[in-house]
Amino acid sequence: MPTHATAADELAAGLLLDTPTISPKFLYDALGSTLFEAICELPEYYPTRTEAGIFATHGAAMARVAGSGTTLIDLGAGNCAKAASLFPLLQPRQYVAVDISADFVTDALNRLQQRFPEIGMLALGVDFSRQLPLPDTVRAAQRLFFYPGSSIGNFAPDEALAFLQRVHGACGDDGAILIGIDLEKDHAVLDAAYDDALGVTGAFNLNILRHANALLGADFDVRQWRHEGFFNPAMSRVEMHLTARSGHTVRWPGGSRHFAEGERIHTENSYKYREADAVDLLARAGFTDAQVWTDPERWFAVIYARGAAA
Ligand code: AVI
Repeated sequence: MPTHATAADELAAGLLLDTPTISPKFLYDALGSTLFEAICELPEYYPTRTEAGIFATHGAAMARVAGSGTTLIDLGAGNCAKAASLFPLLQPRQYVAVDISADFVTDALNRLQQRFPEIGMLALGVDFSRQLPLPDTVRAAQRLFFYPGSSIGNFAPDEALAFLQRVHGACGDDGAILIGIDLEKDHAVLDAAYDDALGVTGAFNLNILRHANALLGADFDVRQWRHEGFFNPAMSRVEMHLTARSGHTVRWPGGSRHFAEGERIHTENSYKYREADAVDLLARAGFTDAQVWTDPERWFAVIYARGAAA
């Protein structure tokens, strides 16, 4: 897809593929972001609380290896809460909150600046999944890229590698990464995490159709679709799909597609790594000296790795 393509072009092209697809980035309109926050509260969705537990237990050790006075660059900062909870331990000199929505981040940052006046703060509105342009106002020294939440899992492995290579390229001589990566585990745990009893993940997934209606002018009837979320062991990933409950045609300005009963739209992959493979991925991107912290069940890993050998 050319970079100048609009969201509508991208959505229409995806819907016309042999395997109809909607990019997971369209999960996150205002309602989708709120539903994702609700997912993080679900008992079945273990990643958020498991990662928080690892930071609570090992945050001091992470701060020791990272050193104080870093330039903390938070990729996908959102409400900045995860990074802010580590400020007392990490004691960064500058905090750079990067997110697609600069407005959202700016509000959060203004509140944070009052609590931590000694930390220089900067908000950047950038789709960092495609490129990582950092202005001169971002300190070059001691850059620590913070990428929690296992968002890396939403990239295909080759995209994840390319993304990490870009981050590595921006590290400089003394930079590093602190990344959260979800690990492979009991398949029933994974299935439940992405198909919860309350149906919150289902609402999150179905909401992508409302978002597509708004952006593309399509006429998806959400009631005609059913959520599916399950672990695919052959691909080591959780897949989310929307399945047509009955045959019908969806129309949008300039196009249409007939969906047979049971036909699916693929909306998201969430790759799960083995610990050694996660470390290997970082090494292939150029990072060295990886240090891994996990929870007692080894469900999730937080990894610190340097841009250049110490
Ligand atoms: C944002 N991302 C890491 C979540 C995940 O687990 O892949 C998105 C999500 N999809 C369904 N539930 C949560």
